[in-house]
Parts: sequence; C-alpha cells; structure tokens
Amino acid sequence: MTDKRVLLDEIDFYLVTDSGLSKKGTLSDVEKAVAAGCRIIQYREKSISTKDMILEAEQIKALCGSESIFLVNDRVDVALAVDADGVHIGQDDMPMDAARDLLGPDKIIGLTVHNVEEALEAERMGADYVGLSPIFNTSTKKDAGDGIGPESIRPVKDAIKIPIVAIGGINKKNSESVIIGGADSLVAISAIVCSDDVEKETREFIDLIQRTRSQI
Ligand code: TZP
Ligand code: MG
Repeated sequence: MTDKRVLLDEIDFYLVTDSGLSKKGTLSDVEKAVAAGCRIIQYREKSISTKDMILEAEQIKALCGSESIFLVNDRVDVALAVDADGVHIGQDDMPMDAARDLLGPDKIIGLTVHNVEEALEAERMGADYVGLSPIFNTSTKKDAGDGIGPESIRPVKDAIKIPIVAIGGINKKNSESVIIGGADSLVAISAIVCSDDVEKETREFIDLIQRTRSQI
C-alpha cells in the first residue's frame, strides 16, 4: 500500500458512514462522496456481524481505491483483515500503543480527543491526527456529550502539530466558524448521509470549505 498519510495534510472534508441514518446505504454514500472528491472515508458500523463488516469493508476499500484514505472505526481487527489504510479509535477503545503494535508504523491512526491534554497525549503516543469532538451538540452519537464550541479548536491547534479533524454537529451553515476556529478538516455524518443527493451535498460542502479557506 502506498503511504497515504501524506494526504492527511491536504484534506478538507472527511465523511464518516452511518448505515442507520443513511438514505441510500453506506456503499452508495461512499461511492457518491468519493466521486464528489471526498478524500477520506471512515467506515463506522456498529450494527452488523463482524463477517458482514469485513465483506462491506472490502467493498468500501475498493471504492476508495488509491485516491481516498479508508479508515475503520474502532475495529483494529477489521482494518487488519481488509488491509485498510488505518483506524479511528476513541479514548475507550484499544489503547494507541496496542493499536500501533498491531497495525505497524505505516497505517494511519486517528484518535478522538476532547481537550488540549488529550490532544497532547495523542500526539505523544504517535497518533497521525486527532478528531476533536463534539464541536456542536449532535444526536448522531448519543454519548458524545455537550458541544465544546468552535472556539475550543484554537488552543488545541496551538498545542499540537498533527492535523485536527473537527466532528460533531457540523453542517454547511456552521462550517465557517469551524474553519475560522482552526480545524484542518471537517467531518460530517448526518449533514451528508441524510441527504437525498450525497454527491451534490458533498461537492457543495467541499466547495464551501475551500471558498471559506481562500477568504480567511
Ligand atoms: N463522534 C463524535 S460526534 C459524532 C461522532 C461519531 C457524530 C457526528 O455526527 P454528525 O451527524 O455529523 O453530528
Ligand atoms: Mg470508538
């Protein structure tokens, strides 16, 4: 596998899948988002068997091809089974060092953090990026807690060198505050997968982020 970590620095928009919220299904969402230029996909699936996850992950990997980074949420075993580009893990998932031992130095590991302290620790432990969460209140992840606000991004940005991926309640209307706040990349779930036209929505989101960046 080529080392796709270099792509992490160039990514504006990051899609996380959600089969429960999706209108057209996860595979369709990934296909459309990649077609629209989304260069990182996280497969987040909590409701099917491991066997079915592996089958679906194989298909998502094929849809991502060599253009888009393909990460698996939580499941280091699934990422290894399909030779994904890496994983995204939370504070209560497999510890970073154990995940790194299993995945090796070339795979991408993203870690969810909620504050400067956790971000510093994530960087120290060798995370490739942090997912700062939740920026706004969201009903997509029931235990996400209260939104920390876009003003919480800058102190984290000033503390670490690895990219910050902002997640939680982000949509086209509030994206400007997240970009100005200092996020390197914006994640959306419901703002994309609940749309009737995932390709158009993704394209508009990416255009908006790029336009906003060019103006600040
Ligand atoms: N982790 C923190 S908030 C969140 C996850 C998976 C859900 C984000 O979903 P949405 O629909 O973009 O608010
Ligand atoms: Mg998790």
